[in-house]
Amino acid sequence: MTSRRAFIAGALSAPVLMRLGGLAFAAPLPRLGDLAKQKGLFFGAAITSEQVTAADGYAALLADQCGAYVAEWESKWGAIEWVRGHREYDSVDTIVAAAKSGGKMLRGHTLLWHFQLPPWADDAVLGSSGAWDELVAPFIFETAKRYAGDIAQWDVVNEVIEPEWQEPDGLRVTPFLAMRGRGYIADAFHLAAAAAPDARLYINEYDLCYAEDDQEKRRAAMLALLERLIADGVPVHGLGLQTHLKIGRTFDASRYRAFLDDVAGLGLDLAITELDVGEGPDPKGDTATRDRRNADEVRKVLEVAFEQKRLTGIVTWSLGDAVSYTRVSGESPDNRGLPFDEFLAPTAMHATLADLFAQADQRSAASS
Ligand code: 9MR
Repeated sequence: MTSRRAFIAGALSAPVLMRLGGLAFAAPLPRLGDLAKQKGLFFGAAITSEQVTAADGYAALLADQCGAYVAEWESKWGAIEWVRGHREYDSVDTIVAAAKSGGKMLRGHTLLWHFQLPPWADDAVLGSSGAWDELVAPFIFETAKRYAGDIAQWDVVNEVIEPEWQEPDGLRVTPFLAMRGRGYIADAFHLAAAAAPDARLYINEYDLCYAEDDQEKRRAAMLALLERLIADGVPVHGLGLQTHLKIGRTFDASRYRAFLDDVAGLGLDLAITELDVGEGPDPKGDTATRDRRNADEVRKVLEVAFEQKRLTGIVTWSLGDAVSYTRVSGESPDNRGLPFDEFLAPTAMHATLADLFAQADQRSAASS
């Protein structure tokens, strides 16, 4: 039995410069991937093929800190089938090769999403009869099959709930719903299961953790959908909780806990799949204050998720702020919301995640 101290020491790596009382000294930075793995969990980040193959500090940090990779956009339909009928897998192959040579687990994201569609997949094409069988199903099947045995968890469908559409079951109105009816989600899972029988198949969704009414509706619709799929014998194995946290929202631990209990009670696994913190357009306070606030937000929400025995792991949406979607999209151009800042220095969130993993109960890891 390893002591906690010895175990943390075993997970220490890249020296970083720390300051104490004016003295600078090198102290090793815990590797989040190793800390997670010790508990039967995974920690990783969304990456691109360029990021993992570059000869730079960010690539080294990814290799050092992550035990898992997920392609941020290169395995989406629009990236792979830019030209109709010609599926191009080179950049995903690069990511898979980098993960394998680095001993990293892979999440796949995503086989079916209403966004980042191929440029030729306009309303007329997607609305044509036969679109599912001729266009959508082959993409799902071929992609899942190509990486069978390599990709451990697939986000089979992404963001299929949207209560704002006012559908009685809360499903988002998408071209897939129009072309196939309400069975399209089940069909996507059956295709993925046939193509990659060993992969753990997930539904991935955002806005499931805060107390606000829209998120309560989303939780209710998601739970009902999962219940229906399971009752129908659909091979769904887990729920991906995107967890794009936002400063200033209301969190109610007991409501979130009840939701996760309900999902796990259906026999499903859980993963935190896209963790980051959005500070909003005008974050208050100095850097240390902002980092503390962001880390506290992460702790507050993740402490509840870590209570779940079915939690399999955590992925942050990028590892460092310089390339974060929150910045790149312009939502919050100097956002600090990840374990590393734009200079690759660890933030308070890094220490919080390290602590959460160190305190976590041991998982069997069998289901991840
Ligand atoms: O971060 C991703 C960005 O690079 C892509 O251009 C975009 C469209 O494919 O998708 C972003 O990732 C999204 C993810 O796939 C689903 N959840 C929301 C993410 C954006 O925050």
